[in-house]
Amino acid sequence: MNIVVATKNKNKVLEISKLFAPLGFNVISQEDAGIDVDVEETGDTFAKNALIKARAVAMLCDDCVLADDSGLCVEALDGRPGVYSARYAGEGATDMERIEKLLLEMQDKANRKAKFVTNIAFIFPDGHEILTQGEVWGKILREPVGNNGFGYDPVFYSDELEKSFAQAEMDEKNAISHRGRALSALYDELKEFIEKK
Ligand code: ITT
Repeated sequence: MNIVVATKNKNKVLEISKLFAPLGFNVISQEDAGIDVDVEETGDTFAKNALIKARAVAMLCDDCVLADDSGLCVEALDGRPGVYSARYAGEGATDMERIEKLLLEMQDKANRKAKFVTNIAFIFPDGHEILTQGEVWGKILREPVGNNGFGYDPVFYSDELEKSFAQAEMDEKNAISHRGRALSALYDELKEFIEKK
């Protein structure tokens, strides 16, 4: 059975493929499925945005569809940038511009606690929907550290890894990350579903 991943991010497709191939799923990108939609993420929660993306692609194919929505929630900023993490410094801004804006907003804050959150929506060809969530806690550093990863990784110090996400190897990060955890919860649900059949 195919899983179409509703994203333009090839790394996400690769990570999901590694995990779900052993369950017998063939994981393909939206582009490989010939689906070209740019979905506006208009929801005010990660779950709503994941569902908006997954449903838009599910309408255009007969396969299973997976979509995720992620972001960084900072305690001292009342949970911002949250669902606006990608657009935090405006459309078309770079990772470094987003990081600079965050460090500026955080310069006087003593409470550095933050979490990355991912919500995943999975839709079966019959329309049945599964939603899973994953999160990981850490602290916002005062300056970027490390060269790996992407997005806010250089300023996110992971409490569990005891280093920044940008200092972690990819497998090390994926094992405890928000996305890794949401995917692992989905894996458990799909495994159960397959075993029941
Ligand atoms: P798609 O919707 O095409 O999948 P996206 O760029 O919108 O891709 P996400 O919704 O997963 O990606 O993430 C939104 C933003 O949150 C993203 O642009 C990053 O700035 C940040 N982010 C998400 N996961 C992250 C991670 O693991 N490390 C660092 N930053 C992350």
